[in-house]
Formats: sequence, C-alpha cells, structure tokens
Amino acid sequence: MAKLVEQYIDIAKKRNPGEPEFHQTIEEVLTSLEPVLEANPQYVEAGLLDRLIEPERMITFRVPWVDDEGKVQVNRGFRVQFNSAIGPYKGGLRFAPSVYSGVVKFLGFEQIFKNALTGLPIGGGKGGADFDPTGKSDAEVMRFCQSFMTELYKHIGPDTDIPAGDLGVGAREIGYLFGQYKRILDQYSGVLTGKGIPYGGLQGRTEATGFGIVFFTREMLAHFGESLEGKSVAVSGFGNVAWGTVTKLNELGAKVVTISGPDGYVYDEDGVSGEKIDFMLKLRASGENIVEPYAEQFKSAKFFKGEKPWGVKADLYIPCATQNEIHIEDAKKMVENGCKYLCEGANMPTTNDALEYLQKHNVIIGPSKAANAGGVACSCIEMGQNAGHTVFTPTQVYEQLEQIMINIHKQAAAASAKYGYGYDLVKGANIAGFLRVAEAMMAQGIV
Ligand code: 2IT
Repeated sequence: MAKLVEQYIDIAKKRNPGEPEFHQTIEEVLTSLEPVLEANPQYVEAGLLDRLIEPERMITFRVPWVDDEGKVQVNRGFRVQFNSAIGPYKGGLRFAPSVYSGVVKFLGFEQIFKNALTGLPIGGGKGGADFDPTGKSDAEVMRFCQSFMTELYKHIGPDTDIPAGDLGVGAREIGYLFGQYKRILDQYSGVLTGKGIPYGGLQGRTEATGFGIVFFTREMLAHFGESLEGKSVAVSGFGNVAWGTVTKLNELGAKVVTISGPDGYVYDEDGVSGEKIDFMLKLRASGENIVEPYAEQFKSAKFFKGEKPWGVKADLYIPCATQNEIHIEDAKKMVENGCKYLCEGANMPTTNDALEYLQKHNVIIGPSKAANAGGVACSCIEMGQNAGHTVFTPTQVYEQLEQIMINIHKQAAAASAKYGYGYDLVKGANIAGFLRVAEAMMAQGIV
C-alpha cells in the first residue's frame, strides 16, 4: 500500500509542478491513509484518491485596480473549489504577496478534511490574491476588493461556494467584498462569512478560531491528565487567530509569554494579559504588520528582532502565524527545551521533517486541520443564521463551538487508535476527515 500511496503523491507532484506547499500536504495526508486504503480496497477501485487530489475546479483571474497615485496595479486572484462531496465549497480568502496557486491548493486541500471533521455540511475551497494589504489606504483596499469580487461573484453563491477571511482578509475586506456582491446581484444572502454583526455576521465568529484552538489543546492535555492552569505558552503571530488564542488561554489560567510578527518576537515575562491583549488589536489595526511597538509600550517585554519564539522555554507551543514557520532546527530547539505539546493554530505551520522529528521525540501534536476548525465551524453556523433569517446569541455559538472541538478531538483520537497509530492526532485527524468525505464520494458515483 505504501507503494500505491507513493504513486498518488507522484501524480500530484507531476501535475502540479513548482507547488511545494501543495506537495507537502498531499504527502502528509496520504501517508496517513495507508492502513485505511488497505482496509478499504473499494476506495482504490473507485479511483477515489485520483479524484480527491485533483480540484473540482481552479479559477485564476486578473484583478486590475487603481492606486491612490492613479497608477494601474494588477494582481492575480484565485479560487480553488476542491471538493463538494459533503457540502458547498467553504473556505477563506487570503490576501498576501506569497499567495500563488500552490498556496491556494494546499489550503484548499487541508480545508476538505478540516471541514469534514467539524461534522457540518461544508466542502473544501480556498482563494485569495497576491495582494499585499500592508500600508494600503482604506480606499485602495476597497477598490481592490471591488475589482476582485467583480470576477469572483460569477463563481460563488450561498449554496455554491461561501468564502470567508484568512490572512489579510478581515472585517474591513469582507465588508467591501459583500457590498460589491450585493450591488452586482441585488441579492442579500449569506454568500460570505465573517461579516460584521450589523449585516448578518455571527456574534462569536471573530474569536472562534482562537477559542477553538484552546478548547482542542485543553482536550489534548486532559488526555494525559493535565490542564492549562499555570502552563506557560509560546504563541506566534499577533493577528486574529493569535488574539483569540491568547484571550482564551488567559481565561483558562495559562500564561502566554510570546507573540510574534514578521519583524521578530516579543517575550513578556509577566505574560500577555489584560490591556496587553487589547494592544494586539491596536498593533493589527495599525496596518504595519510589526510587533516591536509592544515592547516599547510594556516594560515587562523584550523584543527579539528577526527571530521566531521557538527557542523560548515553555510548557506548550501554539504557532498562530502562517505555514512552515517551524523548521527542523526549531523542532530541535523545542525538544532540547523539554517540549511536550504543540498545538497548531495556523494552517500547516510545521514542515513535514520537523513534524516527524517532534513525533519521534514524543511531542504530542494537535494538527491544524483539527485544532483550528472552530473558525470554519462557526462560519457554517453563520451560514445557518443567514439562511434561517435569524440571529444567534454568543452563548449559543460558544456552546456549539466547544462541543464541536470536543468531538473533533474524540474523532481524531478514535480514528488513530482504530488504525493502529495509538494516540496520534495528526494521523487520526487525516483519517477521520478522509473517511467522511470518502463515504460521501462513494455514494455519489464517479463525479
Ligand atoms: O483556514 C480556515 O479555516 C479559515 N480561514 C476560515 C474559513 C472559513 O470559511 O471560515
């Protein structure tokens, strides 16, 4: 079976040249599926894997816009509609200079399994553009979003494909995108999630990803009879996901000692808590994409230029920045520092060799497609709120979110044990997510 899986990995590499992030996720997911394919030869006969690794549709488009100097700018927009076996395509839009087809496909592929794990009816999609929002005026962001939606609207819809935010796409961008969609189609629908509360947004969606990550971490620790109370945590990133994570960690009695940005990381010996958490929002709102001002503002903090926080001694590590921020050398430092737990907040923050090294040294990993699924789960609740022309209370949302995260942990742990991997949440999440999609695909014939 190992050979068979390698064949699929080879096909994906050949068909998607120059897209290492996509190859990385294909390799990571498919390798976990070996025992599942062995137990289910009907999947192989039905060409299930051949179909799963090929997106149902990949849209690439030009996004022309005019900057504040009157100069014409052109970006490239993307939407991958990867798999609709269990529901309409669902996944975020990322605006960052690093966005290209390989990043969009990696995120879209991960999203299939993540969405399946939530137990909700949502398929996998993702999109974005190589647009850098750093330093852009509101007017520029608005013109860009309007141009982006002027093409994207043809491909999405509340029952077809429902985008949301991701890196570089927050409440402001979703607002502009929604406004343009409504204007073109004259339709008020739940076509986007992560909307502002006054126009259909879900109370609790903003913090959902971070809160979900902490619930998942809590479950992971509870498996070993431990709790978050009194634990020191190194967090990376300072955006929406990091903010929600830091907030909930504080509520559950943990001490957050780091946050980070592209400029470096800050170590706060007193912990990132109280008004310092609110300061994270100010940092984000400044649009400068740096964390150094935190250390200028608070005496207890020290700034480490150009460094990542993985050399810091902590009880657990929660990367919340972006993909591939933990390399093998970081993994080695973590193990030297006695790391026992790592819970992935960002999508695929750990390289495959770092992951292997950490697992070999008995570090328990909470994989991103399970741990950060609370965001998209609440997006689906937002879809339900919009479709039902109603409003849910934060309490209703938080209760569902917590239950969903507990279930995801349970499913991943059970799937891992069933297929002989012990307590390996990386393998278990891949398997549990895959099985749900596989059963739906089998039922629907060769499509
Ligand atoms: O990576 C993710 O799960 C997201 N960016 C959220 C996707 C969504 O549709 O809410």
